[in-house]
Amino acid sequence: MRRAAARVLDGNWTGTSTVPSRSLYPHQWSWDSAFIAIGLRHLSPVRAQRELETLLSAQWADGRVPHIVFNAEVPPDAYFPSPSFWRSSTAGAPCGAPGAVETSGIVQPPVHALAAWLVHGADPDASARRGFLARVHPRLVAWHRYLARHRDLDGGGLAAVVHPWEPGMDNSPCWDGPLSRIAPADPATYRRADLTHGDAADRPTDLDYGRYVRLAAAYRDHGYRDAAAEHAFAVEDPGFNALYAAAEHALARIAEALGHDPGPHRARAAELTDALVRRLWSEQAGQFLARDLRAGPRQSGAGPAGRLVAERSAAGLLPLVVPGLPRPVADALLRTVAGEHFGLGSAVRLLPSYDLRGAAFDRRRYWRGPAWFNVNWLLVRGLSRYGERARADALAGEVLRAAGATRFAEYLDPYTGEGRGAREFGWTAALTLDLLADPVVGADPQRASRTGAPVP
Ligand code: 9WN
Repeated sequence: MRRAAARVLDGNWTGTSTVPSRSLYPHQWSWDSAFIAIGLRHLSPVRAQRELETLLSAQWADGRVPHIVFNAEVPPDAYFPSPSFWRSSTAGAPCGAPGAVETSGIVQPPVHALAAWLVHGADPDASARRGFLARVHPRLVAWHRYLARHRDLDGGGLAAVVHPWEPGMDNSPCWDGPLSRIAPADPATYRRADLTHGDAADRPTDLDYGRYVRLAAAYRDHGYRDAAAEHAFAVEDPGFNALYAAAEHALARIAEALGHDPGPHRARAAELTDALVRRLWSEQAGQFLARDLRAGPRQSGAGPAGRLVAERSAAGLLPLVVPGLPRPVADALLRTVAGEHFGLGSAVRLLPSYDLRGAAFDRRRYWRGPAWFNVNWLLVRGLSRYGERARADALAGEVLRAAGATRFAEYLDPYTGEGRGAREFGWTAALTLDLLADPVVGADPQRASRTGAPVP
């Protein structure tokens, strides 16, 4: 397994970073690179550092880390939307988009500080000699500052996503309501490249794609300025914000290792955790729900804008990766993971991306049911964090089995385990390596070991 996973990562390596898939996604993607670096550190800590530094070198002056960094050597029609759609170096200039490389203008979940910390831990001496943490720390701080300054659209302490591609779970049924208010772009104005490589029954529909295009074009036409853009789609996603809080804890560790004061990062992480619970927790659902900031007028008084979206996605369970959740909240999440909506350990072996009983459940289509490896890797960590080590270990075993059986598929049918989407997928191979190294906690060597104390 280790050799096969390493071969995938070698095959997807471009010399400076790793593509998620040679066919479907031939550029560098933001959260993919973070997960890939977490696995790469077991093969080559220096290559893992390079992965993250290549991504961060495309950071915009306003701090945003773009969701795609385009490889100029790949033909323009290999992926849509291509550089000529985003036009980052010109349209993004007011926000400080780099001139030397083309990128998208939206973001993905901020897993990077966590990845940087884990990569450092793989060989702390070599990392210190190369000055890795000292170089990435200011960039990671600027990234988190962008989210705090420009994406807290309701002023309530969480970051909002402004496009369904930003939370990384593109066509989750959670976006159906918010997206229904968006008029799709004219299909004659663009050509989908994904259908050349993927099965249409697995991918988002044309209608959803038209809406994605419309939203991205509107953001671009406002120069990617958050204050100027209308942001017709604005959602607080529990997965995105949970990863943000976990990354803020990692930033505290990084600051400490560099001899800086970790206090502000710890305080920020606590604020984010508090805001997650305050704004997105649903006692009734027993999980976190997304908040659609554009749903209806603000209720009277000082409460949060919009409404919670009555759809259960796996994103609502990801706060289990965040330290310091109130115990009753963590306990309810642990029950929901195994309950009728997600069925982990009974109906299914890997956590599905969406409610097994939801009206929109589709076992094939992308983020509307299939199980994804990064989500399950995060859940392994979350179960372990909240004391469920046996369940974490069992899930890690299932993830490894599924990765091997599907040739490192992008995602799989949660009922049959049949692989879907791309094969030889980057983060599937990388997270396999990570689980092989330490099945229970995904090896945070500074803080825990397979038999050690729970991760704080
Ligand atoms: C759009 C690269 C990315 C992942 C996302 C996944 C998919 C892109 C697409 O592929 O999104 O960003 O074209 O569908 O949904 O999570 O980062 O692997």
